[in-house]
Amino acid sequence: MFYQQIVSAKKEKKKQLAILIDPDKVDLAAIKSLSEKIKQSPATHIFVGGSIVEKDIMDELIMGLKKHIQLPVLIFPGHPSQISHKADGLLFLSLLSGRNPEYLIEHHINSIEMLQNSSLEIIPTGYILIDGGKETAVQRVSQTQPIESNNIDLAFKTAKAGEYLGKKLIYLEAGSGAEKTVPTEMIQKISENLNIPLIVGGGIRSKQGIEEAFKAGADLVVIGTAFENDPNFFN
Ligand code: 1GP
Repeated sequence: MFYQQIVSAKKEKKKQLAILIDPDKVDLAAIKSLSEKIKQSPATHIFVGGSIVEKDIMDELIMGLKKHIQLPVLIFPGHPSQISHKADGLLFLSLLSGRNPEYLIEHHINSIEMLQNSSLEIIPTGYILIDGGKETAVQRVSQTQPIESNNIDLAFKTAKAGEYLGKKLIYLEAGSGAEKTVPTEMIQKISENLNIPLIVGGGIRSKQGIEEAFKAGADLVVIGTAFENDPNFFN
């Protein structure tokens, strides 16, 4: 259902926006005011998760958000320990740009016990890391190399292979807090040749950046750091 909403929005050319909440950076006591800010924003989705999450607050955080906001909450996990049954769905990420079997299949196998009787909507997602100008947490944790930002051909072929493998979404990621966002030419080439929705995130810090990603063909843009640093970012 949540995936179908993303597909329908794409068909109707309605752009979507996710606010990414890193559980380690949230004060649970301030969840109400955070929720108010999200409500005032143009967000259509909330993603929760991160490459490394130390606090064990996924359930509480998601319940807190859902108490105040109607938007779908999707888990964006760096590790199976971040799976929470309180969310609506799970981006079941496979790090297609890397060659580390743990992030291609191992964590997935390890999460099955938690997932098989869950009501979470599981959305197979091809996750592609593009060099964002500095080493990012995804790179460090997964011990994989990103695709060079000028290697549009490799990024495109990786995305298309993901589609043919049955992924339902492709997520082009420059990494949280990236210095350089995913280049617009890369977004364009991939979006023009892909039949599934395209998510773009990492290092987008301005409304102009969001607009550029949309214009290049992103169906859903993810904003993490900019909102984290300034809850009035969308005002
Ligand atoms: C990270 O794409 C997301 O996984 C968001 O990145 O924190 O740089 O907005 P930022």
